[in-house]
Amino acid sequence: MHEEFETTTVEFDEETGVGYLTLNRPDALNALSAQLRGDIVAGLRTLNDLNDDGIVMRTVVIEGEGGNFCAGADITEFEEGPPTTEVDRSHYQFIIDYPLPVIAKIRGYCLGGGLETAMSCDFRFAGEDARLGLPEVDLGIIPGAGGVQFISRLANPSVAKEIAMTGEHIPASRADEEGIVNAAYDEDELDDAVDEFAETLASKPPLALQTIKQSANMATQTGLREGREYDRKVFEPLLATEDHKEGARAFAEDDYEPEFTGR
Ligand code: CO8
Repeated sequence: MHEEFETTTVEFDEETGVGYLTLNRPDALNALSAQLRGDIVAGLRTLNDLNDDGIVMRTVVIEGEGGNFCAGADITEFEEGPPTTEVDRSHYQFIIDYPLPVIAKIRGYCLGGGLETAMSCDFRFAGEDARLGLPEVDLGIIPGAGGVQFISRLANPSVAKEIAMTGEHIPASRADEEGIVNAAYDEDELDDAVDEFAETLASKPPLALQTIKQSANMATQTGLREGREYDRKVFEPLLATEDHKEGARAFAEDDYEPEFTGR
């Protein structure tokens, strides 16, 4: 099975029971436009609906086309209005609540909303050249989809603050050390390692996997919804600041260093 949406592609391997969803805006480093956010949900829904047709789809791998996972929210769309941060309506929550295990296969940049997307998944595997980070601070905002909440649960909270406050892009090896990814692999080993892991999951009883996912979410995410709602409330006023406009302008014009004033 192969189906194309405007900015995602889904495939299903009937032999293994593994579905693949590819983010497909390589020219913009798979930045999360409104279209892409919608197509992620549409693609995942299409894969899960296969189960209603008597086909057993057991796990999904999300990856990015063109050598990058995702460089975050589409900054060029910010002027039209910020992306929704409402917890229940986002592709992030859709992945968290998805009834099957979801694996992020990370190559290249995995930044901002891209890292939040990966952290919404149940597992993250990275190629050694991947660079992960939360650069929102340089736009004068915070990761509005719960990035600080997610990363504080995966890594040591002080490391989480370091990553979110510096906006630094960390290499896959450090993300592995800090627990932000499950494992990092040589680039030429990543595909096989992820396929092997996905096929292991696909060989397990789907209902047990689904229940373990719900149980693990219950264990680790009690309070996450509240935390993300809190982030949403404190995120929105930052969008109106001069510093946010300055950071976004400097990114767009790309010929000067932004100067932040605290307003
Ligand atoms: N949005 C839109 N376009 C992007 C983005 C982005 N996030 N990232 C890259 N692009 C585009 C570039 O504009 C460029 O387009 P063009 O070729 O038309 O000029 C193309 O992708 C290639 O990018 P670069 O030329 O910049 O490539 P480099 O290799 O020089 O740099 C970087 C790669 C370092 C990744 C650089 O592109 C960069 O810094 N990108 C921005 C990263 C960033 O700040 N991400 C965070 C965005 S904010 C966010 O994710 C969360 C906001 C809150 C959301 C709440 C949701 C619920």
